[in-house]
Amino acid sequence: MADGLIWDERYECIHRAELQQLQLERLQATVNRAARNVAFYAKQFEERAIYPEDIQSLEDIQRLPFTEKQDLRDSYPYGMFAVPLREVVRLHQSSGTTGRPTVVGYTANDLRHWTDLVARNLTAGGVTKDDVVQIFFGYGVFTGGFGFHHGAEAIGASVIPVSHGDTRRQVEVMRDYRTTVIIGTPYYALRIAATAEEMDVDPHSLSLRIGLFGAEVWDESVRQQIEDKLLIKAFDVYGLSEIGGPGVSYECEARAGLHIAEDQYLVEVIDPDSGNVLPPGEEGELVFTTLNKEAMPLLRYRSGDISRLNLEPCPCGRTLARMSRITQHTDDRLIVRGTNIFPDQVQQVLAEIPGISDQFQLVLDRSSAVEHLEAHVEVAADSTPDSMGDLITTEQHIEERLQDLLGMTVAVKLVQPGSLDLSEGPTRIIEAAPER
Ligand code: DLL
Repeated sequence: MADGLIWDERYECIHRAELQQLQLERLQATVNRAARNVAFYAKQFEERAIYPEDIQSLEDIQRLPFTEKQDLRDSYPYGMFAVPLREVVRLHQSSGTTGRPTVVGYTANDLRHWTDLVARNLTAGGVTKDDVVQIFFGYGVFTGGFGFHHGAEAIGASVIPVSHGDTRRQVEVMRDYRTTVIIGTPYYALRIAATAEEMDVDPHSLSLRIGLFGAEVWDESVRQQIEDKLLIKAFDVYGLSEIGGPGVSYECEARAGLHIAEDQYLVEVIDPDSGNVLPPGEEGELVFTTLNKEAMPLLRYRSGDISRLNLEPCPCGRTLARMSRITQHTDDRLIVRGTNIFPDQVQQVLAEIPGISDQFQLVLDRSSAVEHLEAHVEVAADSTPDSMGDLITTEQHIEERLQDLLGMTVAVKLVQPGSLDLSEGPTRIIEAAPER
């Protein structure tokens, strides 16, 4: 029997047969709306002779082509909308690294559903109306701040919209307002923990109990560090702006995979190379179809995120499928002078070198004939380099290690702790010049 509360048992504990019926009805309605109201889909369907009536079962979705991030960029800003702009009450934007951003619109109903999904997410982590919730995701076009804000208000918690930045202030707020729940990116939580230590704020003197973290890749060792340093229980939360921001999937008290809001999103796992759908349990790219979105329905949207699905019953009582934590993206790869580079490889090198943190950004400049790649790496908050010479030696050391591993030159620049902007998660790769 489950210990924790469930926000919406009707959907979170739904029978699979009933869920599939609901998904089919919603899928048919979504395909109809998309074909009728979104020029992009109307054209695609016409070219491929696809008719909404072709969708008679959930498997029939495989007849539809994928939607790619580039399709959204090409439709910038409003080309994917299925409703007139006057029905759109909110606009958000994805944290792209290059080119045009992707814009997402929400009707009032879309916002209501989104709020509800985030309320489910918070409840699954054990957050209640008695909590004081400090949100340090950025408030703005990024979906993290506002998404969690409305969800936390909906469950009746006291919400502090601190937003990102001013780390000392975050610690003061945490202490003075007796914050019980923190929500933001996992690596920023670690930075807050380090700052609390510098400020001699003992975590035992704080009231923290829960943290929800996401928007970037993190793993069990980062979870452990956050939990040990801040004395909280940490939960993984996942989402992507194109599909709906946070609330797409979330860990429950079992913390063994993230429950997907399958009543709102149909998820498939595909082989990223062939595009073939894979059976549950196999690792591949997550592909999402919105089932209830009015402003911007998306069909078979390729997330670029690698995961696998688990349909086994969960001890928490929720029946919604669980996805494994994201460890990799298909589009994380940076191709520089013909060489594939994965940020994970850089992370591995940095982990072996004393005196630096694991906060880094890769900055690629394609403006000249020879592409130039720089790694900006934050010095560890507790490191005290003796001299400029020490810094240069460390930079050279990292450069050598990267050269060995990647077979190419990467210029390394050490920067002050806390100076990189990692507020929106997946910003490991920055393109210094427009896309070619
Ligand atoms: O990051 C939405 C979000 C806000 C999720 C707050 C969670 C919490 P985007 O800026 O569009 O939206 O970035 C989406 O971030 O495709 C993943 O690659 C990555 N991502 C999001 N959550 C996780 C996570 C928001 N828990 C992209 N683990 C997604 C790993 C994540 N990667």
